[in-house]
Amino acid sequence: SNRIAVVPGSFDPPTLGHLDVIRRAAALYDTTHVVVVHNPGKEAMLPIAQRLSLLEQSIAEGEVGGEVVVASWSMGLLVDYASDVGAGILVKGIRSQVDVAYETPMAIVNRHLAGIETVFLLPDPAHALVSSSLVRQVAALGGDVSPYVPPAVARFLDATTDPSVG
Ligand code: COD
Repeated sequence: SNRIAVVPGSFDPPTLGHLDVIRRAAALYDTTHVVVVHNPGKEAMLPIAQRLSLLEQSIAEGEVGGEVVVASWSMGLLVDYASDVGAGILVKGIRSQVDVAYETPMAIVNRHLAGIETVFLLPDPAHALVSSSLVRQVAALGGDVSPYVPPAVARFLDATTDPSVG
């Protein structure tokens, strides 16, 4: 069914850009699965369980409408998760030409592998320059991350990052 969508990401940590994409996907589809995918190409800041918890809090506090399921996936192809839950659509956010270049081959492979379409959403200009890597850098240097992340993530990072350590 095309009424079920998957919004995948590393979400390390979740940002306001992610929450915007999740909110808009949830408005487009009946059921939206937000899936934390382990990306072996990136060194992680937060354990998967922590990212799941922060996503759940951010979605609840952000009053995202519709049916939203938060899950993680590390058992292989993302399209296998999508097929398992009956999703026909992957939703990705496109911030720049870099995202287009990264996402295009994956979208083609995912359609060939499983007949799953990828829908690209353009960012809200207010959050277009926000990325998890930017937030990780600001947090590591003791800066204020609250303009870039949902309140639950800001509270968590404020409580756990100490600029005098590391
Ligand atoms: N505004 C709008 N969108 C945004 C913003 C923003 N400010 N910030 C991030 N996004 C989008 C990203 O473009 C992306 O679509 C999504 O939000 C998640 O972003 P990240 O940075 O958390 O996640 P990535 O890019 O590290 O995650 C990439 C995936 C793990 C989703 C990707 O690698 C993937 O689909 N993997 C599938 C693995 C697989 O099955 N491979 C085989 C087939 S190719």
